[in-house]
Amino acid sequence: MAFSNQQLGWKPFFENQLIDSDLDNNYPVRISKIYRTRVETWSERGEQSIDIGLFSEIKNIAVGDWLLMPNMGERPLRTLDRSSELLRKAAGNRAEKQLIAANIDTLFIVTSCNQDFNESRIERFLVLATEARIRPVIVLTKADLSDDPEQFKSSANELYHDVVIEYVDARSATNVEVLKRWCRAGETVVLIGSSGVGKSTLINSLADAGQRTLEIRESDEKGRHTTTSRSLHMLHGGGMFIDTPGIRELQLTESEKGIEDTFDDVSQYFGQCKFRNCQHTGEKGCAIMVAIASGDLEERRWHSYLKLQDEHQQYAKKVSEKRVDARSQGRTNKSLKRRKK
Ligand SMILES: Nc1nc2c(ncn2[C@@H]2O[C@H](COP(=O)(O)OP(=O)(O)OP(=O)(O)O)[C@@H](O)[C@H]2O)c(=O)[nH]1
Ligand SMILES: [Mg+2]
Ligand SMILES: [Zn+2]
Repeated sequence: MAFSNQQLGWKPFFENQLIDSDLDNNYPVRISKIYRTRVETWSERGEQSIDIGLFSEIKNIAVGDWLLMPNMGERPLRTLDRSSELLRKAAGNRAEKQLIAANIDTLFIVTSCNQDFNESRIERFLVLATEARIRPVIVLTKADLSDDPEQFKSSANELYHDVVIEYVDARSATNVEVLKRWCRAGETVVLIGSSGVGKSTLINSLADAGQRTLEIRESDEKGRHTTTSRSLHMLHGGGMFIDTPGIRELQLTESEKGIEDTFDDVSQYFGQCKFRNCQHTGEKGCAIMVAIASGDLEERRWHSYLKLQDEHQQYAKKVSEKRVDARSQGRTNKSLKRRKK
């Protein structure tokens, strides 16, 4: 099926990256799925499967990316700069980023009205979204299985000053209608959340996508990691969704702005402590401790803030160490060359 560029989210931001010869000789395609050496794409010319085995940017592409293809020829020329990118820290001890998806407008943070609901995990996703300047929406699924979905909604409402929360039965096409206002034509939504919360079910209800879904385990309400790769789906007459595999734990990369944004209720107290160098660990006149004692600030929230700050700083430290390493490595190479001469 062919889609117009507008339907696929083409914007002046991308158009402006093209030069005259691009307009004559090349055309843009959007990545809908990535395999080891191939990508599936959508464009005005329809669906294509493109060999990226020899593409120099093969390690730096994500679902949602725009590639430029030559009119004559089968290999992509280059990736267009992204309007937004969702990044997580790669597994392991290295300071490496992993791209989740590119050119995103909205992040659906999906969690269920059951044991999966976890405020600290949602806060992590909120930081991820706000850091990337992507609008977050919290989608509470399995409302039909809960006696009191409203209670989950009000807990979620405490987590960010500017977040929209909807609860739904993800299996019901009429129920999920409320989510369509976040996915108008040309807009791209990523769904993220634990395994089994109903991400693929939501996409099936919204886009009739035929994504495989599986029942969760009864014992602990955990999913079975049914979806194993990311993929883009088109809504009839509307926006696009990226389904992602369930993630157990999301590690953040640099997130200073995202944390600042998500925790503005915490940061408002900074600078209000009696001592300017207050460490907020029990000093006299500490505004944070006063706020916690009076119930104005939830203690869990403060600890969550500290944990994410720490994670951000650990990552930033590793990045700067890597830079120093690379620099001194450069120096060693130079002095080796000099000695050889
Ligand atoms: N009752 C009820 N069941 C739901 C709802 N949403 C999802 N389910 C069921 O929950 C199970 C898991 O749903 P999936 O859509 O596979 O979950 P997922 O988030 O895609 O999971 P992964 O692909 O493993 O990450 C399926 O059996 C769904 O039918 C809901 O709102 N209400
Ligand atoms: Mg799934
Ligand atoms: Zn203090």
